[in-house]
Amino acid sequence: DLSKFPDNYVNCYKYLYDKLPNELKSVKMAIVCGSGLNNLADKIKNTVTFDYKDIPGFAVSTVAGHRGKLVFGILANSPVVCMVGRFHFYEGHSAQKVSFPIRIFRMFGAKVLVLTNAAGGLNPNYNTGDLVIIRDHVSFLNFTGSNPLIGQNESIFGERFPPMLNVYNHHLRYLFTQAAAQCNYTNLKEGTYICLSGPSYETPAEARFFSTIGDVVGMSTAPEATVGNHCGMQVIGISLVTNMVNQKPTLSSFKSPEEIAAQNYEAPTISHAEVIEVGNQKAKILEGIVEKFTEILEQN
Ligand code: CYT
Repeated sequence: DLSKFPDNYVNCYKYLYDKLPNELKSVKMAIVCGSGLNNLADKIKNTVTFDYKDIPGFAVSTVAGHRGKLVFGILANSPVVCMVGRFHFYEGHSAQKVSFPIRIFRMFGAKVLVLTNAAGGLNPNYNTGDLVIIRDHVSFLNFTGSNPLIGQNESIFGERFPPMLNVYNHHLRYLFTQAAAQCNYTNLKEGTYICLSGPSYETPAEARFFSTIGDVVGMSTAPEATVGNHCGMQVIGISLVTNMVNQKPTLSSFKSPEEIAAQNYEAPTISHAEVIEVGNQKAKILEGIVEKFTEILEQN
């Protein structure tokens, strides 16, 4: 009964619903593609595609490496919806705006939410290119006044004070490990995701702090996971480690340029181009595992 939903959600839902063929008017799963991981959408068949700029209530994603398209279609015999390009808090969108699409996907019937992202590795056992199943998160957005659920509670979606004890569904994580094994992927890790607002990357001191509370760090995913959990979705999050985060202390003032030069000190760098590059290289693997995961889910 659409009359129970707030107008902005109804407008968006109807806009999409009216343009979809019957077999896509309800979906099983929603997928969000992270930086450099847009090719995930390429395995989807019989697609109907919308530009974000045309969808009522959607923001427009502005980051290089994030196309702005919503793709409905069939993946491994399942009707799915996929965000090719997501919204980030650092673009200036509120946490509510960033996670708006998640509730739309729930209205379309999606029970499973697959969130992917490009993240920095903190855990010394990780390597660039590893896939990490998110077991839990620490969201700096959620405890600095940018929890996406702040504001009047929309009780049609969920309760005022939602528990966050099982955000990243254990059974889905288990099925994902099976999917990865069937794809012969052997570098699968599991860890805690630290969410920052960005857009600046971490300082070394921040990175050392984060490494005491988590395994990967990034600028997304937690808002969508929070909202997905609130409206009763089963969430799975996967990070692709695009770079290992520098945790070495910053140079001391007590050393002269000559002493520094004698150490062969090389200033660490990180670039968005590097993040996208690794994403593009590894997208194929993640693509295959997500497709296999969808197939396994269908049988379970
Ligand atoms: N890398 C990344 N921090 C990083 O170092 N992809 C996100 C955040």
